[in-house]
Amino acid sequence: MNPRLKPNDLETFWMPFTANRQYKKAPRMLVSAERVHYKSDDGRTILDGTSGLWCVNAGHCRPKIVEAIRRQVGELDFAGTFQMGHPKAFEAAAKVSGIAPKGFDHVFFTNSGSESVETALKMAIAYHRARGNAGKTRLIGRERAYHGVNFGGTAVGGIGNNRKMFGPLVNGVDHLRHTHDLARNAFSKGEPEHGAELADDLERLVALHDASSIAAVIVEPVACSTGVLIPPKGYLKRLAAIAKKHDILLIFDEVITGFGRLGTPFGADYFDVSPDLITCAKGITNGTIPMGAVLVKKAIVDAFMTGPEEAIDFFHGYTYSGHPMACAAAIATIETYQEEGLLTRAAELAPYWQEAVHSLKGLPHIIDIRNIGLIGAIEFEPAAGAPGKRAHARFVEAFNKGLLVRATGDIIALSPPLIIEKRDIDQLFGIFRGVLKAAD
Ligand code: PXG
Repeated sequence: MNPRLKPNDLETFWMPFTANRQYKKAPRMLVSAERVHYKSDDGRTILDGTSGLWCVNAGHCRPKIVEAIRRQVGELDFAGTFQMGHPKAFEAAAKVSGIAPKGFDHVFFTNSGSESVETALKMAIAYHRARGNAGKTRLIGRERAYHGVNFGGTAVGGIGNNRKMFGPLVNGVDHLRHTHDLARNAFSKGEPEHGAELADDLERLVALHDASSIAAVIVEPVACSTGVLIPPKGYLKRLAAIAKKHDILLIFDEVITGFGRLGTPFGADYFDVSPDLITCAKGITNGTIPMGAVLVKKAIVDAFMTGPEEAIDFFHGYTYSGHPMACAAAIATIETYQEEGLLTRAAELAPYWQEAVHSLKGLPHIIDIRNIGLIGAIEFEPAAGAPGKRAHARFVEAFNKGLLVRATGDIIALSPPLIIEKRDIDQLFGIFRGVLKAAD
């Protein structure tokens, strides 16, 4: 550990989503970063197999982005966007919309994925109300979904551990079944063959609750946080058709799949599905400054613009919606993505990546390997009586050997920066293969 940090300095920071007591006995500290590598406090170089937390898509400390932020903080540190404005907010919105799927010509800024989700859910309910359908308030999520940690997102989310401590959450929420089906789809390369029919679960919920009560259905195009559940072929198109038939807004939560992760700018492009709202965050600023956004189609915005011109059209927003530094970072980030072709680079690397991920098949305890774009996941058989222990152990061992991976349940997820080179991919799997081979 860094000698500058006394042991009890670790106590005060109550770390998020962390086994605090365990971590603080054997902390892992990152102190600097460049491109696809971190440096740890004991001077080791760590290959970043997770783009930070799925956010540093262009790699770390990119000079153009760093410089834009530096310049901005000295020029205009803060200006609000309630009944006021500053040029970079409008420029950033245009930049984001410029790479968004067709029709997403409006952008509402937030500061995180969680806030984007809350914003989109409220937008959906308010949209129906504005059109005279005040009864359409119900929200449909999906089992195993992750939509951040605020009340709405937790309610539509479907990860038991994230929900069970927090009581009834939000009223009027129901869930589709998840699509994970190892019996039929284990070791699929890319989209699994079986399970499109699971989209019909939305019809089941419509029959139960009636379409007149349902505002929106929210799904992650690829459910990453829960351990990378890739939608079966045809599933998302079928879900979109059912939603449309019942005037239910389809929200794609693209906090991870946005900004090139799948080899297209957004997941909506990859799956050729046009949702009504898209939530994003993370890669919007390459992880540098907190920012999120909801991408909105004109028809939805128009529904809010029917009252008197002097009336506020959407009673929602954050002090830091369109923060100058975040906007400067977003502009420089999107320019970097465009200049370096990063929004489609994962498509070029995907075949190589796929073979590398699946080359781990046969190593101890692996019950599934899956991949899409520049995402990979390895699922282990849980150790008897100790769910999650196996993946956590592999995560710690990999870190000690110079590789950062992400453990969730008994799954290891991989999602390196989109600038990764083939030789780094070889190194990543070389290290991880060694870890898996040595595993008990
Ligand atoms: N929606 C989705 C789909 C996400 O993946 C959020 C919302 C919330 O974003 P914020 O910015 O509020 O954290 C997320 C976040 C992991 C991991 O290791 C995933 C997330 C966050 C931290 C870790 O899988 N996803």
